[in-house]
Amino acid sequence: MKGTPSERDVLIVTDPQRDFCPGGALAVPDGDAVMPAINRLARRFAHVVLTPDWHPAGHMSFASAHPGGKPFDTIEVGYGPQTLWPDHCVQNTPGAAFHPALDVPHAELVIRKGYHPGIDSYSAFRENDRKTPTGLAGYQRERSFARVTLCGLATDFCVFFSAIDAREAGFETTVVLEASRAIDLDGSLGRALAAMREAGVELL
Ligand code: VGL
Ligand code: ZN
Repeated sequence: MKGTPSERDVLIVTDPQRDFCPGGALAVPDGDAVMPAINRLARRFAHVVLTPDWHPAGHMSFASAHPGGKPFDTIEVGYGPQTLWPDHCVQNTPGAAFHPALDVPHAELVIRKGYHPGIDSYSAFRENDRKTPTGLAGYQRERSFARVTLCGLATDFCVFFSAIDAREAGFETTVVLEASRAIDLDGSLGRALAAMREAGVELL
């Protein structure tokens, strides 16, 4: 995002939820440290969207839903490889709530993802089958938001897949690393940063 955010800019804050922070079910190291940075960043934007992870109990991305499945294993599903996670961000549970330090009262849209029982969704634009849209790209086009700035949790999953899809949908895309933190599973952060640069995502 070059210069001051304008009416064409939207800030997308991914997964600023308790379960992704220390003490939560799928804690990202230092995850809670992003909240003050997100709050500061959000104050500069007229338009902000929050995209929480929002899974039904027994979701297919949960290791507990697969006999013998262990968190952080990878399995093959209909749409390809899928990492298994601890149960997290279950709809209407305390872990799925926004982190109490998140302070973005002017957010205009909350778009939930991961609610289909049989499909995971890292990206805020498209689910992990790479086909099912969330509706966010259409919302942005209708609102004339041509430039997207992304931050939140986790840099190497939700933020990463959202950034790639934002580029593919034709939006100018920036990721603010200072307001994001990574899970970094087997080098996933390094791969994500390289792929984002390759796709023309600006990394700040
Ligand atoms: C995410 C793991 C599981 C993410 C969501 O959005 O980064 N990561 N569910
Ligand atoms: Zn999830």
